This record gives sequence, C-alpha cells and structure tokens, in this order.
Amino acid sequence: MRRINQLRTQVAIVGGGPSGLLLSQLLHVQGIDSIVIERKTKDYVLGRIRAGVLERGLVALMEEAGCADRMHAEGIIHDGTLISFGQEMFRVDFADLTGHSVMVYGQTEVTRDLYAAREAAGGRIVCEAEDVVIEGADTDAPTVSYAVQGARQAITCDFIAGCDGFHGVSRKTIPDHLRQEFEKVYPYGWLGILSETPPVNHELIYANSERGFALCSQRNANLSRYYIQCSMSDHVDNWSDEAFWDELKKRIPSDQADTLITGPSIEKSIAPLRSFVTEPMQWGRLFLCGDAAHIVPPTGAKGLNTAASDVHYLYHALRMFYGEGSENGLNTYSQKALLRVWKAERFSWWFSNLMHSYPDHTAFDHKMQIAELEFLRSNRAAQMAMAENYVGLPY
Ligand code: RFL
Ligand code: PHB
Repeated sequence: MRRINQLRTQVAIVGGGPSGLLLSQLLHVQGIDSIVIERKTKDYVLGRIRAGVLERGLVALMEEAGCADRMHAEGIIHDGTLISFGQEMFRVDFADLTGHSVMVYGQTEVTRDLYAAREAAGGRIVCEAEDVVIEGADTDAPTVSYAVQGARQAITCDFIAGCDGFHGVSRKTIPDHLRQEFEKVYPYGWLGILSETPPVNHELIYANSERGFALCSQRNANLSRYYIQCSMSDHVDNWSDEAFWDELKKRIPSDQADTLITGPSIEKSIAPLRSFVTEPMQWGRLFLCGDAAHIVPPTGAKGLNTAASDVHYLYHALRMFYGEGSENGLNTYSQKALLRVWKAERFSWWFSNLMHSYPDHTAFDHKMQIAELEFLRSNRAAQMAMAENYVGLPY
C-alpha cells in the first residue's frame, strides 16, 4: 500500500469516543490543533448507549468546551440516589452531604454534542480508519498512520493521545516490559435495556436482592434504562422483554415494582464487569486517556467520569506546554491521573461487592453485605464517604 497523504497536527488523537472528542474540542478552544482518528463510522459512534450519570467535573469540562447548552437544557440534576436491599430502601442525599449533585445526561448525547461542535468548528475527524499504527512515540517525531479505503495515510505530530478504549492499539504500543496491568474480572455481567417508558422513580435505585443486583436508571421523562445482574455466560436471546421485566420487579422493593411501567425494549445488551488499570499512562509522547488505560465496573457510574478526569489533566498539561513552554504537566500526567483513577477503581469495586450476589457467597458473606447496608443507611459518615465518591472526587 502506498503512502498517499502526509498530514501534520499538534496532537493526534487516536479514538473518537467521548475522551477523544472532548480533548479535541477543549484543545480547539485554546487554539491547539488536533486530528481525531476513529476506527468506526460516525453513526456507529453516535449510536452507542452507555453511561448516564455525569459528575460536576465533566459538566464543567463540557462548559469549558462550549458544548453545555443542550446538557443544561435537557439534563436532569439528581441531588441523591436510592439504595434498596430486599424490601428496605433508603436515600443518600448528595446535596445535603456534599453540597454537590450529579447530572443525568446520556453519554450518547455528550458524544453527539461534542461531535456537532467539532464539525461546526471544521475539526478534522477521520472515520473508518483501519490498521492504526503508532510509531516513534518515544522520540521527538511521533507518527500515527492508518488506512482509509485502501489508501495509507500518515500524520506527524508533537503528541499522541491514546483515547481508543479498552480494545484499542494505543495501550499495546507501550512495550510489555514497561507496562504493568492490574485486572479483576467479576463473576457476573449486566443485562441492560432501554425503553420508552417513564422512569419508575425520579431518582436512580441501586438494588441489592437475593436474586442479584438491579439498577433503575433513566435518560429523560420518557426514556428509562434498567439493568439486572446476569451470569457471564448469559445471552440477550435468552431474555424476552417480559422475562426481563418480571425479573427486575422481583429485585426491587414491591412498592416500586407495583408502579413500574413496562414496555418494549428499544435496546438490549449484556456487558461483562471488570476492573482494569494499566501503569504508567504515558510512554514518551504517547498519553493514554479513558478506557484505553482503565476500566471500572459500572456500579457507581465512574467510567466516563474517570475518562473525563484524564482528559482534564492532559488538556491542562498540553495547555501549559503550548502556552508557557513548560513540560511539567506532561511529565506528571501519569502520576496525577493514576492517583484519581485508583480512587475511582476502589469506589466501583466496593460498591460492586456490596450490591451483587456472588456464586461462592456463604450465608455469612450475605449477612456482611446486609450489615454494611444497614450501616450505610444509619451512619452519616458512611453516607458522606459514599456521596463524596459518587458526585466525584475533586480533580
Ligand atoms: P470509548 O467510548 O470506548 O471510545 C473509544 C473509541 O476508540 C475507537 N477505537 C479506535 N479508533 C482508532 N483505531 C483503533 N484501533 C481503535 N480502537 C478503538 C472506538 O471505536 C471508540 O469510538 O472510550 P472512551 O472515549 O475512553 O470513553 C469511555 C466511556 O465510554 C466508558 O468509560 C463508559 O461508557 C463506561 N460506563 C459508564 N461510565 C460512567 O461514567 N457512568 C455510567 O453511568 C456508565 N455506565 C458504562 C456504563 C459502560 C457500559 N458498558 C457498555 C461497558 C454502562 C455500560 C453498560
Ligand atoms: C446508566 O444510566 O446507564 C447508568 C447509571 C448509573 C450507573 C451505571 C449506568 O451506575
């Protein structure tokens, strides 16, 4: 294959998911040029249904990126969340405990708003880029090359942001002997559905039940997102809508189940749950952001938000470099990002352990979960620790 095109930019961004698009737009606002290289089509990227809860840090970044108008108009502020176990249910009041709230606004919408802003500004996004190769990341002249419709292209740049998710190429570009990976795979998955029905409650319900975990979430007044814990080997074809609703109702308190409005699902999928961190998050001029560097189980809604905190650190480091000529932010990026990543990992791991059923749990283990839930229900310090993590630790 022939190299037909040589492009130049300041920051080449591999991956056009929320991390890559947010970084690109923030850099643009500061007059720093970037090119986003994405493996999938625009429609595919915009069709993905994932996260639903935004911390204030991500809300502030969307504002700084000039992409917050629709989020503020359509997003829903949540001042607290509900936690149930069996028929018991209590509320953790984020606003009272921390002075902060979260924003319910889908990742799909965040991505859509960022995409629109990038396009309006004439930002360069290369879609359907195949066989992306990163070279010279440990030199002063890194390049990213890829093929589009059979033609090979190359970008020379100052820096590369690896925003290409868990299955991307960026992380694997860092030599094995310099990379350390930490992983925990949970013995269950989440079966999720989206339905055009009003949410069962105006707040989210995280439910611990002897039948397994359930989560009642939402996107807007007529769009609900529900999840139930399922086995890792389960398949969506095993779950009719009716079977899903029946099972969900058995896992939440009956007064909630009685008011649950059901309807046809418009999306149904199973996600495995894992915790994963790679260290370091930098190699030479390559910087990893978001799911490329770490994965959390979705309990606690930290995935997208932790991706956003990486983007925050990298964006400020690049601003410092281009604005003041200082490499200080770049040199400390990995250390700063990982400090916060591990706290999000701890919270998601703790909340997952507290809320799910485990195949190897004994009656004693179950009693421990209930005792911890009772403690959380009755203890303000415990609730404060939970709330501070949920609304997002400071950057
Ligand atoms: P993404 O979203 O995976 O985007 C990476 C992009 O890179 C592209 N790509 C490549 N491009 C070029 N060359 C390659 N070789 C490439 N390989 C991959 C991909 O096509 C893609 O477009 O990573 P990013 O941007 O770091 O964003 C991370 C978030 O998407 C993720 O952390 C969250 O969705 C996790 N998550 C949640 N996070 C929250 O903060 N709150 C939540 O409520 C929440 N709920 C969830 C979730 C994730 C879920 N699933 C499906 C895993 C609920 C679920 C069910
Ligand atoms: C979602 O709405 O998709 C969602 C909300 C909270 C979570 C995970 C997922 O903890």
